[in-house]
Amino acid sequence: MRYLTAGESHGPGLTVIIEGAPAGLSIDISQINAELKKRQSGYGRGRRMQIESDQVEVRSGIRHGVTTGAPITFWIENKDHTHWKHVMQAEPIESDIEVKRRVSRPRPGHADLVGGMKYDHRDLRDVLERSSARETAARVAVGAFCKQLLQQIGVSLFSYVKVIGGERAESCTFDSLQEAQAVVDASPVRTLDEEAALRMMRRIDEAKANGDSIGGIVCTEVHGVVPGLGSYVQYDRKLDAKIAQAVMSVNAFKGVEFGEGFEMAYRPGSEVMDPIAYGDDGYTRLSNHLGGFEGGMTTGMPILCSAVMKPIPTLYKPLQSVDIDTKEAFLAQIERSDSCAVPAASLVVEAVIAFEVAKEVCETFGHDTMERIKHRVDEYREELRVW
Ligand code: EPS
Repeated sequence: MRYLTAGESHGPGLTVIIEGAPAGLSIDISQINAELKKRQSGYGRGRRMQIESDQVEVRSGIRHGVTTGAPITFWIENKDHTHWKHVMQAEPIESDIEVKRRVSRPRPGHADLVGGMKYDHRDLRDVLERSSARETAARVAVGAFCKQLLQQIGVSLFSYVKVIGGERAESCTFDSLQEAQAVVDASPVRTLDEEAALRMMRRIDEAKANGDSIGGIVCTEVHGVVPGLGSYVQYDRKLDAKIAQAVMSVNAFKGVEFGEGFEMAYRPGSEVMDPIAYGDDGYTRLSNHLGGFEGGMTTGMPILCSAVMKPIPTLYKPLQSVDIDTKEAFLAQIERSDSCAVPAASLVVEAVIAFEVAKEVCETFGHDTMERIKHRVDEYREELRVW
């Protein structure tokens, strides 16, 4: 299974094509739209999100709510495009800088300057339109699709925010995943710790008032995975490595860890490895410090993946930059932006992980029909229960 996205931030919309998904998978489009809506919300989002109301339109691959096995196309309209028609039109236009809203002062931390140098774009809008995090709407649609595939084999995902602007959420325990999900969905910053949420929102307010931006740490958990997804036999078959690559591909992400991750540098091995036990359900672990992976393979414990997002590079109080025409020092161009997109990003990270796990499931258990995948997963679980 693979996917490709296309589309610019202020173009007509986003297209995503998913290829290799099994036939016979029932898809609830309203669940995909619900995920898109969640991605649009979150404390710290800018004015753009008041313009958009993201929804997928299915253009291929699904008939009467069921996948056919053919490539699936989702289309998400950019409502803001009506204000940008001339700026983004495909046909040639008289070289009118006003109409093109040309960008010549790159924002430090964004793709603007290097993208311009690489593709010889003298109008940096040709870079920023595609490097924009608008594209993550398409990835959330793919993830929401994959979550429905995974649900069929008893795998569920859950994500939340751990840190925003230095304010850390305490770890909280809940009776069920559903309960934890409800708390996160009700939180403006998608965190489990309501007290920390207030401190996080204060930091976002301060950043906004100062024309600044803040980042944070998000965590995704994957529950119900079978042991043995991924493989140790070749470097590019390790599933934790594939997930790390996918997470690092989300705009503004700078680091990924599994389980206790970077903390392991401060602990002896006896406090990091997860002791093995055997019970009615076969092998299990007495802890999950390693975050569900050994040798690049799932252990059967929940996958725990945390990742850090840098503050958004577009600043209302801009940093020094250089005008690419005159080479003189200027303050970077101000573009409308969010002061914090960490809550939204937690859903994007969850989505890209959902895709990697679903893809691995299909690679391990077959791509053709959902029924066969389910059957093989059940057989495999039974085999491992008594192994
Ligand atoms: C973004 C800048 C802002 C964000 C955008 C990402 O867009 P605009 O330039 O239109 O104000 O709103 O995020 C989205 C549009 C989205 O859907 O998340 C950027 O420069 O990356």
